Amino acid sequence: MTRIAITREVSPAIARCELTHLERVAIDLAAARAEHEAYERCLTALGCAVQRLPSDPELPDAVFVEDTAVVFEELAVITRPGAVSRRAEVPAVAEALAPYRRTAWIESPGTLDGGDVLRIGTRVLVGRSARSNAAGVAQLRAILDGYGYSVEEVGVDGCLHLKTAVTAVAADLLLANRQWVAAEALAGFDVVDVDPSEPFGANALRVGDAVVYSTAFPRTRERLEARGLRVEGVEAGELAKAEGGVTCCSLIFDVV
Ligand code: CIR
Repeated sequence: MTRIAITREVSPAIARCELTHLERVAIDLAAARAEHEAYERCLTALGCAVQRLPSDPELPDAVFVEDTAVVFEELAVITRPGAVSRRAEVPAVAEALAPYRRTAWIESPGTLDGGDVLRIGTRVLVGRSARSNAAGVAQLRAILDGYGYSVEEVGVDGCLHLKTAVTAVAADLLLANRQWVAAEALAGFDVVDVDPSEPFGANALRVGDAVVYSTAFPRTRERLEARGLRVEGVEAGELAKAEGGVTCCSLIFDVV
């Protein structure tokens, strides 16, 4: 088995990224690239074969590959991002996935950002955010019909994507900021709450038994470690200024 991680180099136009909940502040391209390269090295150390796509000066947000596809064992769903400026990111990612998975596409009028899709076993929670609309969720449900998944719509309020508010840190354990996600979504799950001083701390990337996690959230990290999780810290502060977290920067899947 090979574990692939698709990434994309930080665009020289990252300063023109989409922003929804954050004020625009200067992003240091060299620092962002250095952080991103360290993130890729972390993924490599965790056993991933990193396939990095080239950046594009016309695609400021292309580093956030998570939003352009959702990869399941059976197929890859190629999204139609909610931000118009991001739609041209999709073809290169679809092309990169084509050797590994059959592809199915979200089409107009549907919109879906991969950052809104949280898979926990056979449950697929989809955030109804400013980026993912009802048609996008319905199309995802239709695409997955027959594969044994349940697709559940989840209310998201106050943050960009569902996975800004909640991620899975183990098979049966979530990390969440309950301020931003509807309570029903978490019902029945064991949940680690972010430290109240670290509202953006709910975005963690599970790779095998490890959790890749921003060093910006030490208090929440302690909570994760107290639950016995192995946490690999990465610097992620520059891309956080572009409203991206650790899940956003890769698409990870297994190839047998
Ligand atoms: C955007 O607003 O689309 C980007 N600046 C950030 C996307 C982050 N992606 C993610 O959370 N999955």
